[in-house]
Amino acid sequence: MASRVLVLNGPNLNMLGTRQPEIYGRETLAEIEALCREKARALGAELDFRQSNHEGVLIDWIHKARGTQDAVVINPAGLTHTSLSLMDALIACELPVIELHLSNPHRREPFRHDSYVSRVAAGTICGFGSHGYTLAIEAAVRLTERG
Ligand code: DHK
Repeated sequence: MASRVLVLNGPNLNMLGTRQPEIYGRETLAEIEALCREKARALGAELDFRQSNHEGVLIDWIHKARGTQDAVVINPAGLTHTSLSLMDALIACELPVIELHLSNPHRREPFRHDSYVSRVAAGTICGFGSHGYTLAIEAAVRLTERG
């Protein structure tokens, strides 16, 4: 059976392409979604790709993933460093979580060095720009392959 992977994107990632391209790259979120769809198709996985600027919306989507998805790939953006509630939702969904960042937060300002999501993630991919999304989908499928 195909692995079902939910890819979530947090606040401000709808601005990719124009938002600090020297840090986040020049690709738009729609272009990154297309890369993800291509990767999922190649791996025979089902992909649900979403973005919200609202913490509660992301939390609702994570709750709905319980029992309906096999893994969650999440770029929590700024919520990475602030949201205990997002972390709790990820625990509650009882799915493997892959944390993802376009940039490498550890090379940036100290307030980006800590992550609530890392505490509950199976692993973290960061610093590889949009390529990180395809790496994360590959990792999610590896973790969840359903025989
Ligand atoms: C995206 C953001 O919006 C930041 O708040 C994070 C992350 C890093 C990224 O690199 O994708 O600190």
